Amino acid sequence: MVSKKYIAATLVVSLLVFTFPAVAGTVSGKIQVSGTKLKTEGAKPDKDVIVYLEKDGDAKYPDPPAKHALIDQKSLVFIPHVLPIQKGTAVDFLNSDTTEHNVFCVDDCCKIVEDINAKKPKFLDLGNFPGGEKAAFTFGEAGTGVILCKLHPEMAAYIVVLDTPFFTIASLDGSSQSATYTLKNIPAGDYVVKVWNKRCEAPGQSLTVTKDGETKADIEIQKKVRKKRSRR
Ligand SMILES: [Cu+2]
Repeated sequence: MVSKKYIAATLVVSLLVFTFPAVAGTVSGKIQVSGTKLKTEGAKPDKDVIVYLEKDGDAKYPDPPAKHALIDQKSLVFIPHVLPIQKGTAVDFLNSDTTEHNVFCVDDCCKIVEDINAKKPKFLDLGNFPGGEKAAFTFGEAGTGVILCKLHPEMAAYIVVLDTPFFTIASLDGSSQSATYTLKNIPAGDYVVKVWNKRCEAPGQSLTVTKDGETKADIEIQKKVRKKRSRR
């Protein structure tokens, strides 16, 4: 006969397993630049590589974080230069200088959320604002947005809006032209690992994340192939 204690213990274990499933793994690897050299110094370097996992199929992602991301404007530089966010995340734009700044963007991912399906949508434009002030903008469409300042044409930042919350940003070392990355707490499942860089690209790689497992994926990035624009 099965004891009551055994049944109780089994119930507790089952409850724990279903309530707190240990179903998250890690994906890591090396990123290597191949056939070109990227600039890793200065205010507008090419060193940032975003590594992200997209789910195979149309499974749902968790909701975007309620916490705002931040882009600072300091000494006439947008900091950080490259910011990955999940679609639906709000970004605070802060002016830490004593001079006025402006923030605008004309790329698709910078459409005002209410206007996304409008024929003539409005885009992110925070106008001019003085030092010490900040303004928020929510990014409702995936894509890359070049953030600019009308008052300082030399200023630029890149917002990379992703559908997925599973991303990280790695910083290339100038001399080795390589970096390592780690994505933690990834729910078990099938994914495609992709990268974003200003000047380089790589084909997506399919991989499987297992419960508590470590999946390795090394990535070689090469200069982007420019698509020919059709003349109309
Ligand atoms: Cu400015």
